Amino acid sequence: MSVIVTATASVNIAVIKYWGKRDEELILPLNDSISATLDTNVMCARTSVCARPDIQKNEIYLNGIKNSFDNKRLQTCLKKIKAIATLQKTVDEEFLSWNVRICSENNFPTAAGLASSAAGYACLVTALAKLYKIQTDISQIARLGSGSACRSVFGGFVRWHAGVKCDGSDSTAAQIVQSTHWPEMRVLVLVVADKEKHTSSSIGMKKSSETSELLKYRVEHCVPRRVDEMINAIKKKDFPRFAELTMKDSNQFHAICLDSYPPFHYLTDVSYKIIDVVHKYNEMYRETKVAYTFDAGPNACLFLLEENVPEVLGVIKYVFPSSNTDYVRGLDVPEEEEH
Ligand code: 2P0
Repeated sequence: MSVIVTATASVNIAVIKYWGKRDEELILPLNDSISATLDTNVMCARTSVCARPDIQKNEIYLNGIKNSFDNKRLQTCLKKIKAIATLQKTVDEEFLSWNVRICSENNFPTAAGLASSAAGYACLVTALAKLYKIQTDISQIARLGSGSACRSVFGGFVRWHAGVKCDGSDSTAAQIVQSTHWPEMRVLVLVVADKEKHTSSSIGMKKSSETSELLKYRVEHCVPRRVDEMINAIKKKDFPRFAELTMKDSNQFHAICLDSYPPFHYLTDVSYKIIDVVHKYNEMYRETKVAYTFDAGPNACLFLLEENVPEVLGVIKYVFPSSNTDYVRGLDVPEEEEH
C-alpha cells in the first residue's frame, strides 16, 4: 500500500522586496512585500511525495540527488502539516505514522540563483497538504520553509502581509489579481552569473536588520506607501507607474545592502550595465517601457509588455553579443513558445 501525490509551484519575482525579519524562528518579515508568480511550466518546481509503511526513514531527493532530511525548516513544515492533520482528523493515525519519500525537481538551473527555494517550499507544502488532506492557509506553512515561498502558493500578483501578531498567525499571503488580469505582462530573466551567492539572504537580512538605518526608514516610511501605489498600478494596469516603483524598490533594497555594516553587495558590473541600458531605453522613448529588478544576486528580471519583447531582446543581444537567450522566459508564455 502506498499513496503518492504530486504538485507544482512557480518561481515568484518580488516587485516590493522582503528584506529583514522581526522573528527569525517563525520567519516573520519586517514589511509587506508584493511579487508576480510566473505561470506554471515556465520556471517551476515539481514535487512528488510518497507515503508507504516500508520507508524506514524520511527521505528527500532534489533533482535526483539524495539530500539530508536533517534540515530544520523542512522538518518544521512536515511536523506542522502532520499536526494539523491530527487535529483535523483528515487521515488515520496509521497513515500519519508512515515515513515519506519526497522527490523535487526544478525545470530551470537551480544554481542560477533564481529563487528556487521559494518555488521548492511552496511546492513541497502544497504536496504535503494534499497528501494529508488538510484544509488550511498553506501560505503560512510555506513561509516556515522560506519566507518568500508563501507568495509562490498563489498565481498572479501576490501580497505577503507582514502581520503584527507575535505568533505569525496573520503573516500570510493573498492574491491581489489572477495571472489572467494582465495578460500582456512578460518577464525576461537575464542570467548574469550562475555561481552561489556569497552572502545568503538570511545572513544578509540579519546584517541589514542589525545595522542599516536606511532599512528602518524604508520599513516605516517607504514600503506602506509603495505597497498601496503598487496595488493601484497593478489593478489599473498602469505599466509606467508599476515599472518605476519596481525599479525604485529594487534600487532601495541594494542600497540597504551597502548601508549595512560591514556592507555587502549582489550586483556586478554586468548588472549595472543592464540598469543603464534600461534607463537609456526608457529615456529614448520618453516613456517607461521596461523595468529591472534584482534579488539577492546579480541576475536581472525585466518586466515589460509583450509588444516590446522583440525589440528589447534585440537590444540585449546588441549590448551583450555573446548572450544566449535559451533561459529567457516569459510570464504567461506556454513552455513551447520560449523566446
Ligand atoms: C524577495 N528576497 O522579496 C527578497 C528580495 C531576496 C531579495 O525573499 O530566510 O530566501 O528563507 O525567509 O525567502 C529571499 O529570501 O529568505 C527573498 P528566508 P528567502 O523575494
